[in-house]
Amino acid sequence: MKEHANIPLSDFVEYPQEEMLQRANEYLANTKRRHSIRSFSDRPVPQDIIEACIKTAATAPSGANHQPWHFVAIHSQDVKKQIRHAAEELEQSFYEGRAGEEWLDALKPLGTDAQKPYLEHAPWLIAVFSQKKGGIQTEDKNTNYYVHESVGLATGFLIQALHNAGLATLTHTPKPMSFLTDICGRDRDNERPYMLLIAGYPADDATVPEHALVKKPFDDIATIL
Ligand code: IYR
Repeated sequence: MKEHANIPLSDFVEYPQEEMLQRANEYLANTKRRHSIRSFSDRPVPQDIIEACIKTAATAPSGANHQPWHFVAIHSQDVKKQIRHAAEELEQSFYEGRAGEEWLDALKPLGTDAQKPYLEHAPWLIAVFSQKKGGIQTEDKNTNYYVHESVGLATGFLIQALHNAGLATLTHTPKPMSFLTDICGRDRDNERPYMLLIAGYPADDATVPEHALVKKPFDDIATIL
């Protein structure tokens, strides 16, 4: 194969136009059923489902196709416990004042606090790391581009993939998150923790804050020119 070879696009699927709006609306309805939850069941979820969802995430577009991400999928009870303890310690100081009044006010409708039992109860935690240096080959050490955008896209793909597979998720971003680097044994110089996802079945008593269901009107979020 030539170094810069292009191959014909062979797997694009075109739908009849009358099906397209229906498909778009079905996808919308399905995505509207995705809610962040904070009460997870400990029902096990097979590893191969999580692996397939991570493979979906890794199809996201990325700067120069460098794929500047690494996913650590955690089901070890011991590692989940370490993450819960470290996160709760940080959240404690966050909720006790480090966040500041405005931030704490913004969080009130969500009803969150420093207790994060789901970090131990949910069957899977997925820590997403971004990489400063890399390349198409795993061993490359070139500059990565649009790292935040790329990893954000991959994380979005991952959330959708997990939802599509029938799993509930929560995004978690304790501040600072560097404890994840140590617990997950990642390279401190090249990688930064980007987000922690919790994935599993909702607990029977899982709730969604009413506040989270309020979405802005279309005219506020979009302009057609
Ligand atoms: N990381 C904290 C606080 C928190 C911050 C935002 I912005 C949220 O949307 C939700 C929570 C916590 O997880 O409690």
